[in-house]
Amino acid sequence: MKIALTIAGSDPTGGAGLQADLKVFRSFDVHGLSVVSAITAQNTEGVDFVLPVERDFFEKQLHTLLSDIRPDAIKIGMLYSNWAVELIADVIKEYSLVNLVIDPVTVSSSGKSLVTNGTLDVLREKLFPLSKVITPNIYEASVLTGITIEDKKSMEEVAKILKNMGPEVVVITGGHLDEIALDLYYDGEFHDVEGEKIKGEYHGTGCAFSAAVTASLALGHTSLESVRRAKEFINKAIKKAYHPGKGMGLLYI
Ligand code: PXL
Repeated sequence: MKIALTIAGSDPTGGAGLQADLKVFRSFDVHGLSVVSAITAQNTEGVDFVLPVERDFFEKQLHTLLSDIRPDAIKIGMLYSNWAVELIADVIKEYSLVNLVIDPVTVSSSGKSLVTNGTLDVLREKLFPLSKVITPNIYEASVLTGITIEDKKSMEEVAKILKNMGPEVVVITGGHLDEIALDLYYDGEFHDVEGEKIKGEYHGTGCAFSAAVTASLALGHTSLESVRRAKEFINKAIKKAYHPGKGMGLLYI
C-alpha cells in the first residue's frame, strides 16, 4: 500500500486539517500518516483558539515516525510556527523525502490567522524550493507575491512569480470565469483545470484538495494528472456536502 504523510493542525470538526487529510488519503486507498503541528478549538462557525505543540515534541514526532516509515508523498498544511517550517526543511533533506505538496494556509474560512508573523516568508524561502506542488488559493497567492489577482492575466503573472520561488508546479485554486471554476496549473506551461462552479461556503476545501493531490502523487500519477484527479474528487465531495453544525458545510470525503 502506498503511504502519504500529512503535517498539519488538528481540526475537531473533521472538516479540515489532519483529520480531513487522513480521510482523503483513505478515499484514495492510500495509508495515511500524520504529524500534528498545532491543535485548535473550533466548530463549523469558526476557529476559537490555536495551540502549537512544543517544538521538541514536534521534532520527536517527525523523527520517531520517519526513522521507521518512508512516505511516498507528503502534504504540509497549517504549521503555525516559523520553527516548524525550518524543522521540516531539515527533515526533508535528512530523509531525502520526495513528492512534497504545500498548502500555504494563511487564514481559516472564518478569518482567524493560522500563521504567526513571518511564517509565510520562511515557508517561501525554505520549503518552496524543496516542493513538487504548491496549492495556494487566490488570496494566499496574492499574499505570497504582493500582487492582487483580478483576472486570468494577473493569475498567470502571479503563478510565474510563485514558480520562480522554487516549486516544480504551482496550482492557484479558486478562480472563477463565468460559470466555470478555474484552477490554474503552471509548470512552465499553463494548463486550465476546469470544474463546475458550485455555490455555497464549505469548510476545508483547500485542505482536501491538497491532500487529494498528495494521495494521487503517492500512487505514482504525474502532477497534472494528480491535480485533475483532485479537482474531480473535490467536485464530487462538494456536491454531497452536509451541514452537521450551525455554520459551514463539510465535504463528503
Ligand atoms: O482550511 C485551513 C485549515 C487548515 N488546518 C486547520 C484548520 C483550517 C481551517 O480552519 O483549522 C487545522
